[in-house]
Amino acid sequence: DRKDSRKESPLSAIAQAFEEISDLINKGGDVDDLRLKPFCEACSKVSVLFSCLGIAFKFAEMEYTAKVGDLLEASKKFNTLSSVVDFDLKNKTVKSQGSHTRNLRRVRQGLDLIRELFQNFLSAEKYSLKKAATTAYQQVCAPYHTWAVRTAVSAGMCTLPTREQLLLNLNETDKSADKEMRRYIKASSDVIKIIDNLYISRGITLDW
Ligand code: 1PZ
Repeated sequence: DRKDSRKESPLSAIAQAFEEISDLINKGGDVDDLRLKPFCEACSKVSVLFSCLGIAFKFAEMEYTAKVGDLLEASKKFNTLSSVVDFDLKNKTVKSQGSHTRNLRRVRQGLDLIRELFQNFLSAEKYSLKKAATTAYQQVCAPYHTWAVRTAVSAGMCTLPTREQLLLNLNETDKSADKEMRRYIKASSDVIKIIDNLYISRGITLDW
């Protein structure tokens, strides 16, 4: 029935995955760390959004999926996010191309990008998806991307569907999307905060 199909919408699956993670933080006493594997599994769920965005974001999808995949592979060896960062600190590979800690930083940016995008999407201004995504990208990712990447992304933005089409693709109404996006915004903020603290508490800046 309607209720069951709603429960299985891509957005609600994403919201639920991050709520489960943030519950571990808030209820489980895991206040300054997270287990790597469940974190990666929640991050993988975000990938369904890409199929709603069109072919222009194939590259972003591959980028994001590769980095989550690297961390999932690392979860065989590392139990928690902090052990990943500590490993790279010890090896002086925190910012090295392809290191787990660098990939974790990039995945965190992806989560934050979506959070910011949802926030713009829900704002009273009823921005187009293009405007909501462009603003989010400029704020969260663009400062750390090369000129070539920024140019490709801004070309891609012109191919994004309309708000109405996105909602159709996601199997949501305005009202249901509002609810699910808010759930994600709240839960992902907790997760992002934890990740940032892992870096800051070890003297790693967040300007990269
Ligand atoms: C409905 C959602 C619309 C969102 C549209 C936003 C599109 C953002 C496109 C980002 C393209 C990223 C291109 C690749 C950038 C790489 O240079 C960097 C640096 O990698 P490194 O040098 O460390 O190997 N990679 C990243 O920053 C990873 C970024 C992943 C973020 C992807 C989007 C997140 C999820 C969007 C959900 C649909």
